[in-house]
Amino acid sequence: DEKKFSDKINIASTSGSSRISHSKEAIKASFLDSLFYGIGRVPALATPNDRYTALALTIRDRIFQQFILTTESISKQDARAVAYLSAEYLPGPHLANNLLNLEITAQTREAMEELGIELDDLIAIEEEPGLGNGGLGRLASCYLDSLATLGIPAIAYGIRYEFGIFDQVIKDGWQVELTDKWLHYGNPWEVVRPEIAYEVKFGGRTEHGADSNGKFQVTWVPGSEVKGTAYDTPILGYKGNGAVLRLWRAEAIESFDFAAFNLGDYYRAVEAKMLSENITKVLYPNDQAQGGKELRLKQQYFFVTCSLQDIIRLHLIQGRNLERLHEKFAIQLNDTHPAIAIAELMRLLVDVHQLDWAKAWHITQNCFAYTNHTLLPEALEKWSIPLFEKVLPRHLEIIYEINHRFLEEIRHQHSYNNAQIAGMSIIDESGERYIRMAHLATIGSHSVNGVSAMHSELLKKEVLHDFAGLWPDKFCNVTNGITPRRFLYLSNTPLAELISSYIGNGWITDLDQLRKLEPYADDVSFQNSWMEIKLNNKQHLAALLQKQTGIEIDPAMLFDIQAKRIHEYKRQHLKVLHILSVYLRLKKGELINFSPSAFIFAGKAAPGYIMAKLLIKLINSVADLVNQDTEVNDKMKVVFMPDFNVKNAQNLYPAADLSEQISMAGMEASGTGNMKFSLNGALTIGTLDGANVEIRQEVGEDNFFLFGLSVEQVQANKTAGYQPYDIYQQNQHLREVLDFIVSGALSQGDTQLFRPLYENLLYQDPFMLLADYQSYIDCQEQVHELWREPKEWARKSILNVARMGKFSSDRSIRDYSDLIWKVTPINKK
Ligand code: GL7
Repeated sequence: DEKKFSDKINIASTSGSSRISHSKEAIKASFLDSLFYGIGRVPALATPNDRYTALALTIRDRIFQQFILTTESISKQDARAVAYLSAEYLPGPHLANNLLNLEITAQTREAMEELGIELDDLIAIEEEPGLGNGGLGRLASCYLDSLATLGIPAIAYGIRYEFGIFDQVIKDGWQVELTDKWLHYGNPWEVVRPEIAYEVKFGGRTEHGADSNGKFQVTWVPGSEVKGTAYDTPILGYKGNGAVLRLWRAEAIESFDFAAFNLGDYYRAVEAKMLSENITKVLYPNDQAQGGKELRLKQQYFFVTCSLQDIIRLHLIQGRNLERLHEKFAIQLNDTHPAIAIAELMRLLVDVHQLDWAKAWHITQNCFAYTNHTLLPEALEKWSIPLFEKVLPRHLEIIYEINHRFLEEIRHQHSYNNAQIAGMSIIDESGERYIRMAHLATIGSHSVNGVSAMHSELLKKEVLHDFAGLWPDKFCNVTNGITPRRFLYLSNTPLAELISSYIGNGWITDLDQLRKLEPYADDVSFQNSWMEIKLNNKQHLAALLQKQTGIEIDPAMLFDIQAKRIHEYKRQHLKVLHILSVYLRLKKGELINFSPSAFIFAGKAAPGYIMAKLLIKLINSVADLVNQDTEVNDKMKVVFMPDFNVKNAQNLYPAADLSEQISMAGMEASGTGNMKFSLNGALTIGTLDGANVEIRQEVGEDNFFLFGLSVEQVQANKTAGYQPYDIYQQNQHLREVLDFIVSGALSQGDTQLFRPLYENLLYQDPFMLLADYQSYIDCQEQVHELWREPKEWARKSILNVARMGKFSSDRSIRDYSDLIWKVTPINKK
């Protein structure tokens, strides 16, 4: 009898069991238990992966120990909880991070040593879950880390893609995509919950009529159904609390196609099962562009309905009233990918749970808040009505109803005119009809935020201008942040330890304490230790790059790094123009004072983004030329690090001297790599874009290399009719650099290969590289001037770190908690 069982167990005393203590001996014993009884292996036959798995299970036990204590406190305190809905997560490798959060790295290392195993070897073989494309997915994981660390009740929902983001290899200078293999050898961190599963309907039609009691009722008669099953990964915060990452996997429902089965059509019955599982097969690898693909819509709806059904179950299980759902749950929409949740919650409340529309709408608006992550037009999700209707016929009706009521309101209560109404409608009727997901998210939420001060302003000025006029109080800003646990303590442990030895370790959970480093910025012995650690990190990266690419770089060089998705707006080609300008000047015997530099790139291109892939080829072609040219290659090297992911990123940030944040102003919503570099002591060269603006404010103008047009100047330039060709003609040096790209020198005489890029810059240049070129080149000269003053450089590097407190994801999560969610941490006894 369940009741008796739970009465008999005292969680606090049970979970304190000596078998899962944190001592070296206990870890050793659990490791062997896991190896023998968890996976049935004898040491002689255990492969490296078996050893890794046994250790992961050992650590997982200890995570669950913390985790059930958190869960127990949450349910006792009946605290308001956050449900974070995101189509992407990039957690990074779990093992080392979990050891750090449990504070058991040292004893685990010793325990393994005594068994003849190198802990670092096990850490190295972990395949990370690449369940996201870039910044947006990694942000969700940083937020989950902070939610757990702060002890805010939270559950993060997403999709368990069988194939995450592709692995990138470089062949002949080109990007080649290989399928991701994160589940290849199993995943010891997750627990499948076969009983937490929900049915998901697609297609079919709706029936409107009275039910048996005469009440008006809409019934959705689906064309197909699948089941979503929960896979839970416990996410441990620093020192204790836990949150859960609950990912849904699509499976066939048992009764899939009995008709076919009974007819003896075994093949068709199994085929249905295969098709069901397709939904969570693969992550769409596009960063900031949506293709309007039916499967993508299905993925979105699939994970949204599973998550909402789960939230409602969790709410009702404790005997609560559904009408108070919004008092219990704050649901955050990470971009518009989960925005269909607005219509789905209305459907669940009205059609399934029989609430009246007004009540349901009140609950919905008070549950949801929406974060916008981009202004790029191609990234603003819209679904064509015929496609949408085919997949979600009932939701289309609900959206029409939401829209109708909204438009009535603005027409009659606010006297908007027809043009304004058409502009604000959820339905875009300017041509082929589309559903604008950002409008649905804005109308159905009580809060809308951007991800940096500048982005939030532009959001109100441009994309959601009329909504900001209508509901000024709905809009706010929450500047992005990063977790200092993974991105300083874990990935740059020597620097973290140096910092702690001077100012204590309070900074790990209170990043503002880094300010205490300021007095040491001028301290020569501190500077020396600081730069020595940087040099060690650079040696480590150089060794890794040599292994990955065969290219040798001297760790004494200035490490100038641009690591992020490859995108024209991020302007990797501006960096290339700079490199070529250095190259050509060195060849002419100019730039005698140039400090030897290693130019390092990393980043994936969307497989269908031709220009971005050509950019990768260009970078590698420049690398080939430069690295083999003995006239210059003691002064400069160019390397493209393949397969940028969390694991590789953790080796890049600690080794950077210079961080490249050079997008055209107004394009990068925030950026978070900019924060990771700076937190590891790199100086930034950047434009006034996204969070760069705030980073510069915090670290001080003197400690930031600023160049380029401001947003206002970009806009003025556009209005005036920007003519890149004029700049090309006027700037002789720039002309030489650009012409060099199509000279054939980079492409075995082929003058056509890079022509598309060249012509795009000369005649369109949508991201104004040419306008910013000279300013960038001049700014790089300042960088080199400073590099020749190592003490000054060290001082600025220290000040950068000391002033990064604001960019902790703990601060971001506190902002969300206070401004939007109205949640508070649980008290843990
Ligand atoms: C992004 C933004 O481009 C990036 O600037 C931001 O830091 C990140 C997290 O807020 O979100 N928006 C987006 O669609 N992707 C991003 O990385 C893919």
